[in-house]
This record gives sequence, C-alpha cells and structure tokens, in this order.
Amino acid sequence: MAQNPTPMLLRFSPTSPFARKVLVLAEDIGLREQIQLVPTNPWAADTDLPACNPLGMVPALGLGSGEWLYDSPVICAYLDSLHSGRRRIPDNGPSRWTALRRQALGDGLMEAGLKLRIETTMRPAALRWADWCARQDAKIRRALQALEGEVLTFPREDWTIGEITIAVALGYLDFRWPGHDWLRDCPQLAVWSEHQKTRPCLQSTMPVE
Ligand SMILES: N[C@@H](CCC(=O)N[C@@H](CS)C(=O)NCC(=O)O)C(=O)O
Repeated sequence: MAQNPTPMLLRFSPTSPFARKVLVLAEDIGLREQIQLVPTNPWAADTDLPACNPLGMVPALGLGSGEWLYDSPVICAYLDSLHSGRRRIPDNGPSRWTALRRQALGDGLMEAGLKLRIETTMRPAALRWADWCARQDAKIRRALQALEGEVLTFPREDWTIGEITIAVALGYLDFRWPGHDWLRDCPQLAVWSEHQKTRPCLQSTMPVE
C-alpha cells in the first residue's frame, strides 16, 4: 500500500454523516491510521474552520502540503486514489456511474435529514417552516423507495462508495430519529442496512453526541 509521507488531518464532527462517510472509507481501504482527527464544531461562532474550508463545513482534509480538500465526495476520491487495493470508486464502465449516482443519492438523503434537523432543532420554533420540513421528508421517502427498488442489485461484499454512503445515510436517520418509520415500506433495504452494521468500519465509526 502507498504510504502518505505526512499524516493527513481531518476536520470532523462526531455527529456529521459526511465526516463519517470519509472515516468509513478510510478504514475500509486501510488508510485510517494515516489520518489524524481534529474535532471541529462547524456551528461554533469562533471556529477557525473557514481557514481550511471557506464554506465552513466538515469534513475537510488537510494534505500536509498546506492544501485542504472538501467536500466529502472529493475527499473520498482523493483517499481512494492513495491505495493499491480494489477501488471503491470504480475507474470506468457502468459500475463507476452507478457508484457515483448511489453516492449522490446517499449524500442527498443526509442533506435532507440535516436540513430537517436544522429546521426542527436549531431554528426558533416561531420561525419554523412546515412546508420545508414536508419537502425534506418527501425527499427522504422517495430516496428510500428508490433504494428499495435497487437494493437487491447491491454488491454482496465488494461495496463501492455508493453503498458506503447509503449505509452511512441510513445510520444517520437511525441516529437522529430513532424509531422512525421511514423504512416501514422498505423491508429489503431495512434488512440490508442491518447487515451492514456488522461491518467493523461502521461499528468503529458510530456517531456520538
Ligand atoms: N456537501 C458537503 C456537506 C457537508 C455538511 O453539510 N457538513 C455539515 C455537518 S454534517 C456542516 O459542516 N455544516 C455547517 C454549515 O452548514 O455551516 C460534504 O459532502 O462534505
């Protein structure tokens, strides 16, 4: 395996699903020990995160050269380029586009969940926008239905960035809304999700408040 000469720094928050996606991939491809974690609260008024990522978001990966990479798809593509094993982002062919599309769907699930959470926990109650919440809820339900329709085609062992992202997105929904009914009409996806939880890289990256 190629060794990165200087350790990489990951600005991350332990509750961020996007940061968890990066950590799951890093562990899965054997690069976790080359990354030093820098816990960062992107919402803190005095955070210096914008010096690394002008968008003020985690995850951001410091390369040791002074350059910082963001956002999670870019960081994952970079990490996947550093090892000599099976690529989690296939180099070419239809499997590449399926993996990237699934990553986009998983990222979109996380984003809808995050927007829902911001609206329901951070925004003052008097200013909350019910239609916005309903819109995010509908996105989540449609995305899950789409995944239910293709979950039986997911690779059994050789997962890609697509399935990694989807597993982390489902974990985020469980973490923030325990007991939710979003998977009620997605029995195959629910079974798949439970099975993924036995993977060491998902167990070692469980979100904590
Ligand atoms: N598209 C970005 C999304 C990252 C993101 O939304 N991060 C959240 C934490 S989960 C954040 O830092 N939010 C702070 C903000 O929006 O100002 C990625 O894939 O990395």
